Amino acid sequence: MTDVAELNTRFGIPGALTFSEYAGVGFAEVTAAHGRATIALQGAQVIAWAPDGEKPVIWLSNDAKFVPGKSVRGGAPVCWPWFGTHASESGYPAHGYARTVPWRVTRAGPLIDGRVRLAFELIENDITRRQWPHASPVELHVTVSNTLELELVTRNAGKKPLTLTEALHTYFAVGDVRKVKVNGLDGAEYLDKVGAAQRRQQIGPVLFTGETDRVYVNTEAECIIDDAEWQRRIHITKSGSHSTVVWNPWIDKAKKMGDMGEDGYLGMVCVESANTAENAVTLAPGAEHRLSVGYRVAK
Ligand code: TA6
Repeated sequence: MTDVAELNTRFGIPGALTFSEYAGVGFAEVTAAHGRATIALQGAQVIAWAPDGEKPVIWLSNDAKFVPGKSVRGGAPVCWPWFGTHASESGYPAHGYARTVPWRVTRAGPLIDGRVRLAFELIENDITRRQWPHASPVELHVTVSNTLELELVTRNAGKKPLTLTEALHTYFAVGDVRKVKVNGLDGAEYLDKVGAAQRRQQIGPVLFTGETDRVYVNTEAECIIDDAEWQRRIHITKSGSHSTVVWNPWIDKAKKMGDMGEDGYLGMVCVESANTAENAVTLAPGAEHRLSVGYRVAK
């Protein structure tokens, strides 16, 4: 159970940062200079962010449910310490356990330029230790203003090299995905996961005319979501990430998922900054890895 009273005492900033609880899940409400965000303490998952005066940039399903231990449809889920299905254990959670366990707030406060930064640390338990028997503390740093910065920091505190895959699996809100172009991946090789998995090369912008599930590899490129309907562009810059995943479930898969909301697939696109497939990360003992992203909106 989250002790929001203690969090507000320790980290609360009147008018800028308050903690609340709903159905057993704690939330941080951030009001920074030029932007606002909401972060669920379960998974340290940003579930809302918008620059002042802007429509929401992070998409959250109208049917999203906040149930302790269950993943939430939308926001910026942290996929860690594996992306996708576990390599050998089919019973382990897809996309790792990070998004379904509590994280503790370790630091929070305003920066001199009016941004508000919070640091979260994953709280391990018997299940996580069984699924991932490695000493690898992980933090997420969230910095809110009219931009959103996320940094996922993994440290190998063990004595052996450690290999992991990861993603910031961010859902972006768009006016109509059928009119969206994702630029920045032209020429990149990708694993097409729709139908029989196969490798292809991207030509031009990514367009959406059906279920789209692509893992672009060996790319550090900035991506731009060109949203014609809402006449805005979302810029996604990254460092420490060599894979980019682009996903929209489209009609049939969205219906099967059951938590996308009525026609929810039309209003979202995932552009995920990741390290997966041949871009898995190997950390030497004592080494640290940072996957960082920055989101901003331009007209
Ligand atoms: O990142 C794309 C993807 O791997 C898709 O294959 C789909 O499974 C999506 O993630 C959502 O996964 P989730 O476990 O959140 O339902």
